[in-house]
Amino acid sequence: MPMGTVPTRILVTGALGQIGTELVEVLRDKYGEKSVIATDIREANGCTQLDVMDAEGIESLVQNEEITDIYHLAALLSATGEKNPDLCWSINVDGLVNVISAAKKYGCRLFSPSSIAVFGPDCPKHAPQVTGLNPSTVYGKTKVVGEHLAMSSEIDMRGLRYPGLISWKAPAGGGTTDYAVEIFHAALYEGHYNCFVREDTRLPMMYMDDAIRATLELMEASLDSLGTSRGGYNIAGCSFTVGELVESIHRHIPEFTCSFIPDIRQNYADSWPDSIEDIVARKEWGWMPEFNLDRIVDEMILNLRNSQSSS
Ligand code: NAD
Ligand code: AKB
Repeated sequence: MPMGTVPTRILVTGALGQIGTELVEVLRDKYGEKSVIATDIREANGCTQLDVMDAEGIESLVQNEEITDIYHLAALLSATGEKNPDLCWSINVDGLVNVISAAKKYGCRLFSPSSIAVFGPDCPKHAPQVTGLNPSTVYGKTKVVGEHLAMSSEIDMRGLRYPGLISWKAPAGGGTTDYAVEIFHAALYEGHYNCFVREDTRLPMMYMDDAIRATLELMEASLDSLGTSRGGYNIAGCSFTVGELVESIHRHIPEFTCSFIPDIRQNYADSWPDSIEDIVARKEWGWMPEFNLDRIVDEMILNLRNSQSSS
């Protein structure tokens, strides 16, 4: 490390969730085990208990651990959030305000994810970076507020509009796009899946490896290269219907069957775009996805099979 450089010390909130489980591993590989303080409201080994509603608790942890960078992942996702809209607002907005306040006081950089849920039914089906943000879900509204705070809070705060994320190390955490994770477990262990959205539902999706890489690349970019989309860059992975996902799974498990029994989550899915236009992220910090649908399916099935046979 060059003389005079402050060592990177990282705080991760919501670290036990779908993204945190993988991001903490990668950050610890990069910056060292002891430089990454994983926290969550839930208890687990290797994780400090921290509720993001506890403003004083956040501040003292940031101060005592000499934190330089915060990855703020604690939130309620769309399906859980729409069932508890007041709680969703408190955790996603008030919790974020608490984290921003600590970041401002101690000069930390902050990563706080946005979502494709910022878009509403009036958005073009191929969502541009800049368009009206009129989400119909409370969850989406909290993400729009988060993007505004990123640009108005006078700290180095950055965000990505993650698509639905597909991964195998931790379960999906109560979102609308959870079907694209659950379907793999059902295909491998039950042979059948009752899908809660229609077969023709098309949404933007991304493999977790791409999402983690995007997060690190955005945080490594120089602040000068980032423009007015800094609070929530569109990033595209791939886009497919559930029918196309089932077809791709059939390449590995031909006997797998899927039924379609739409519930309220269909409404949230229908209010979101089909695909994402990510030219600004490509231009400003070099974003490029690597995983298409078939590659995601190959990796998910291989990794889930391997993890089951080694357990
Ligand atoms: P998740 O639900 O899997 O994990 C969230 C974690 O936050 C959980 O471990 C939970 O225990 C914790 N948490 C909840 N309330 C808390 C509180 N009050 N204090 C501290 N911790 C608390 O979510 P995720 O998928 O890992 O998502 C992380 C972030 O990324 C969220 O902001 C989410 O909106 C965003 N995002 C995720 C996706 C996706 O598909 N996973 C897509 C778009 C955006
Ligand atoms: C959800 O479905 O709520 C999340 C998201 C797209 O923000 N996966």
